[in-house]
Amino acid sequence: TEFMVIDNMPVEINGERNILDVIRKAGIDLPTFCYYSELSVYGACRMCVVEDQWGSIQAACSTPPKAGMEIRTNTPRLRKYRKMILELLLSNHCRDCTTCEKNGKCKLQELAQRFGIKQVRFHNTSEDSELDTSSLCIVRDKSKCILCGDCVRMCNEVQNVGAIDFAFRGSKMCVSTAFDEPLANTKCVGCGQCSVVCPTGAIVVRNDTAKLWKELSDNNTKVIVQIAPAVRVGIGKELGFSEGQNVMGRIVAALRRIGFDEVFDTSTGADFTVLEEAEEFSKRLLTGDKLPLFTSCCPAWVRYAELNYPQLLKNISTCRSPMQMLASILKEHHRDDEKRVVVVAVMPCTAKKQEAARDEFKEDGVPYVDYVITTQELIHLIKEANLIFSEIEPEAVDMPFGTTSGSGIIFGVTGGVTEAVIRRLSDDKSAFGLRAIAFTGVRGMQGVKEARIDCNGREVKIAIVSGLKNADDLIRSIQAGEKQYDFVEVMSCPGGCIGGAGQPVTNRDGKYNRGAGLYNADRMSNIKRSEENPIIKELYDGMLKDKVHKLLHVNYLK
Ligand code: HC1
Ligand code: SF4
Repeated sequence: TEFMVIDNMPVEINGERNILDVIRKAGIDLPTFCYYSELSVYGACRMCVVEDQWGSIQAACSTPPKAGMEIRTNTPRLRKYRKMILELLLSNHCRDCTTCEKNGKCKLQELAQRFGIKQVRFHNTSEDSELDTSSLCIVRDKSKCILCGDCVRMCNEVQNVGAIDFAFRGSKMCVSTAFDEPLANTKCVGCGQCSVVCPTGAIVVRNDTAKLWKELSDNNTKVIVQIAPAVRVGIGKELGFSEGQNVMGRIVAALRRIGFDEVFDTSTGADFTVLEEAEEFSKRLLTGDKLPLFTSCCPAWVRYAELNYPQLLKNISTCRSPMQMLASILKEHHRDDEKRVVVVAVMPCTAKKQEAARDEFKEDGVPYVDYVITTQELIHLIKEANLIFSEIEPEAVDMPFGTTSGSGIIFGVTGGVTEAVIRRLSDDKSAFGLRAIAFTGVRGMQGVKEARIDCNGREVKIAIVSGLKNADDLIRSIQAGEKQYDFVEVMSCPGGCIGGAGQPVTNRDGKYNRGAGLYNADRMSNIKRSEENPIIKELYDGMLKDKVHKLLHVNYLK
């Protein structure tokens, strides 16, 4: 084995691309603003500088490891250098930390504290710049940008959108949209992944909780809430549980304490999606028309297709997303209520805010989903209500829409929608058959997966992608005739909704644990298949009898 020496300790080199990764393996959390293992190396922030045995200074993120190399990470010179960088950054950075959306989660704040910055020797040159609040999903504040470029690389490299980039040079350099247009006028799809990697408050998720408190305190309004699959495994870590632990019961109880009148599970909506999408897919398989069928539950993906591949819109399922299906059912059910009824959705997703505002999802100008708040905003609500989450006793969701299946729950992880649809379509209804589906290639955190299944004696080819760059590459290979599929699941966020930008930020292991949390919930469900959820039959025989099209489908082609 090869090794290098870090602070007088031998450390093994095992395929790491740079010495930063080797150093971290040695239990040293070298600071950096601009290094993410899933993005290209930019090497601009210089916080990860180290000294070699000859005293020369280099950035650890852009230096490959070599056997015999000797590195020091914490010399007086390096400490001074890092403090200087921090002071320079702070000298033209807004310092209103207490009122910043990122307060407590800001990397700049954390490192200023870690390195004991008590005063900034340089004159404050920060200028007030206008917030860009044009997007329904995220808010940009240029005055808080430290030019690490993480958002730019995320938007370009992982999401293939390129809505933001560096503009100008020298002291005027900033991150901007083309021609400095408001973000809403660009190709931004609202995925929010830029906010996940932004180390400061320069890009944050839009916070809609203030409006919600008003609704909650209005006695003439009934406030109904639905909780997305991924939220139950994404929220716990910040509230005293382990990453990926399913705390659905506590979320339900907390929402009731906060003042919501009825609480439901978006997984119930997902069961309707499975039935409708499976039927749509069977029909298309018979006619061979409009294949591959692309899934439609991810709103950032739908937006991406509208902007970049309008000719593919006919291939996208006409199914409303589970959030919209459940909301449409809830609004229909409460049609004659005396009180005004408001539907709120708690989502792991920023793009759902945009989906809720689409004209397709309004009736007489009133949206089916009135408010979307993210998992992070729900944490704010819980804290603002002074609740001690870990001490709340778990409760069940309300009836009559309170039954879910395991299939609906796994929607929140990449491959989950596909697995749920396969369960519906598969002829083998045995417990063994159900378990075997998990081994067809649908599970796992990879950005691109393939599966083949037998359906009515025909081999069906499936692709599952997460991350829009992966989706784009796949579409190109289909168009070039190199690949052929019948069914394609697309989720914009790497890992699926569990990695949504509305969730507390986590790493690869965290996403794995969240996925495992959803698969556990499925294993513990006594109803595994969507069609076995009793509410399905009840509603198809009742409310949905002649309203399937009106309440469960959408036409993006208009
Ligand atoms: Fe998702 Fe979906 S799985 S899109 O990732 O189809 O957001 O969790 O709620 O609508 O069910 C998100 C999650 C969510 C929808 C469902
Ligand atoms: Fe790019 Fe997504 Fe951020 Fe929009 S929300 S700028 S698409 S990363």
